Amino acid sequence: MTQDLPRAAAAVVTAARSLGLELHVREFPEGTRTAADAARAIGCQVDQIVKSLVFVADTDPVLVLTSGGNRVDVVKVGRERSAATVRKADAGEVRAATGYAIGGTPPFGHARDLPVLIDRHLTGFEEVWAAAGTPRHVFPIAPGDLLRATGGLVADVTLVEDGPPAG
Ligand code: 5CA
Repeated sequence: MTQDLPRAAAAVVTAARSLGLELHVREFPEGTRTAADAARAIGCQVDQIVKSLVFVADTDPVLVLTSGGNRVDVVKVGRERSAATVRKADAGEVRAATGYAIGGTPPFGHARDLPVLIDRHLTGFEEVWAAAGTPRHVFPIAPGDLLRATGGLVADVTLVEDGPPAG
């Protein structure tokens, strides 16, 4: 029921509906601001949390949907976007590009039409969870629906963490 939701979350539900998706938003009063917070509240794996991170590629914002346990490799984002420089957007840039604050940024329904890159790791789950506009609202979504709703490109955009030296 969108009328029970704060305006920011209701706007995400409305945006989803216009994309043919009915969201089931859940509120966690203890907060879902970070991927770890969200996984703890929901009771899912941290890698099932969709981090909706804004980067600036040369001068253009790009949204990178990243699995909760992964970190974005800006060099790989630069390759995908044919950009020489990529940096993380600041709080004001996130708000300008998406219409939402950090911690509640949803994966679609943004103020501007953003290119979207999707961490391939997210596609291996039956269900993932993303922010619904506020730091305490989230919704589950099948990765296929996330791809369709965002029009995003599945890519390798994450850092490969250093493992033990090879034999
Ligand atoms: N609600 C959760 C997941 S459902 C969420 O929004 N997680 S998030 O990862 O997409 O958003 C938090 C991220 O925002 C942090 O991982 C961090 O990368 C970024 N962030 C936090 N503070 C700042 C800041 N001051 N400037 C730029 N990025 C920031």
